[in-house]
Amino acid sequence: MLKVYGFSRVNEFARGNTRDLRVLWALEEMGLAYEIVGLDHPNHDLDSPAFRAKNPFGQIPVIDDDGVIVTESGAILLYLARKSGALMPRDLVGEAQVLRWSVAALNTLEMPILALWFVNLCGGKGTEPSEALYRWSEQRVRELDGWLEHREFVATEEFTVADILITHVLGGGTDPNLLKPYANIRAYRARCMERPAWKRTLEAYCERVEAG
Ligand SMILES: N[C@@H](CCC(=O)N[C@@H](CS)C(=O)NCC(=O)O)C(=O)O
Repeated sequence: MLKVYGFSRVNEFARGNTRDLRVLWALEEMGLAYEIVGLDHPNHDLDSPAFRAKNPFGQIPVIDDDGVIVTESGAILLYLARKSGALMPRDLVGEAQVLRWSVAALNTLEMPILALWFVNLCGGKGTEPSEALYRWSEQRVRELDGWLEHREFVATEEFTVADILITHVLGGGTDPNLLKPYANIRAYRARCMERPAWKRTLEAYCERVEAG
């Protein structure tokens, strides 16, 4: 059975936004069977030698698919899409668009957004680096908003793993002011998060994962 390593306990601030949700959402959409291996972050479960052997960075999510270990949320989603034949077209052209937008989510968008979150968290809010990171993030968000103007989903006409990544990258730790002016993005995220698979995923996560 496919195992997903995710949190069983995590600090209140991160709870509901962690990257295991990307994998759990994809699995719900795909209808694949899985079991969750819950890790207690405050208890340092991610630092155990057994877990570090799976992911040297000591981070979730990780999957163990009958001995195939995959780390990195983007790599896991692309692996699961290939395995299930769902959430990614099978033709080269369609697949290229999903790869393109998955990388855009995790690089072009997540890099400035995460850096901004980190600087602000470390007490750097309002500083020059924080302002510069805000402008960099804002530029990327504005450009994405233009792309989404006449599109239902980001990569193809159907919902794909790239939509899970974009939606999640723009959630949680994203400065809420960043998205306010961008109606196309807000409508797009609402559309993705309306999906029953996401609602089931988040509900089960909130029941299972403790704050600590
Ligand atoms: N690039 C990685 C990042 C994974 C990541 O940041 N995981 C966080 C939880 S959302 C984590 O495990 N943090 C615990 C730590 O670094 O100690 C991915 O996309 O999977």
